[in-house]
Amino acid sequence: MSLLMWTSELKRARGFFAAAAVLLLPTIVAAAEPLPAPEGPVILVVSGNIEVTNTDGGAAFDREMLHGLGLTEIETSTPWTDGVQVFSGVLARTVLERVGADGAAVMASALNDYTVEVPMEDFQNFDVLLATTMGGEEMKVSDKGPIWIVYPRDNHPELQDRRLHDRWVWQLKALRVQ
Ligand SMILES: Nc1nc2c(c(=O)[nH]1)N[C@H]1C(S)=C(S)[C@@H](COP(=O)(O)O)O[C@H]1N2
Ligand SMILES: [Mo]
Repeated sequence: MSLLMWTSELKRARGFFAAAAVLLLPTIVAAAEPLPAPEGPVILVVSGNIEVTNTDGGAAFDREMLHGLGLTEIETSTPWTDGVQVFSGVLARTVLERVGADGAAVMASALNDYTVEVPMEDFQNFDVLLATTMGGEEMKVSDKGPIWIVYPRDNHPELQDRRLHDRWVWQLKALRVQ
């Protein structure tokens, strides 16, 4: 191997290591704290391509753990409720960040095993809520609870689209990152 070739190999290798370091950086930053075990009834399990788990099945959350990530309110009308409602819950993005999720989409499934694919961009582009209360009241299973995926529909005309209705999963029980 000539010296010239060797130098260009070396440069390429250095470029590779620099790129690898940049790629690894978000992983290191995202290496979140361990998640404590849930103490109350589990209302959400996040699984799939995540870094932080607290059970064999993934990251299990009871209501308190979920709320502990920070509550956000959104006011919006929905095609399934009357007038403008105040919802509160945790941003989907916050939950996914907490477990170190890495993927292009999330399979969201409900208690009745209804399952739909939600693109990760939805959570990045919009303040999508994993809502647990509506009008200040905890949502019961009979009332789209314990968790309803609520989009800030009134704030974004592009969300006022029937083609997105299948992503408003109610009685949500699990998110699988893929
Ligand atoms: N838990 C649960 N959420 C769900 C569904 C479901 O079957 N179960 N259907 C979805 C689909 S495909 C659509 S279009 C809307 C259906 O709302 P509708 O029953 O009022 O038409 O809710 C979405 N959320
Ligand atoms: Mo649908």
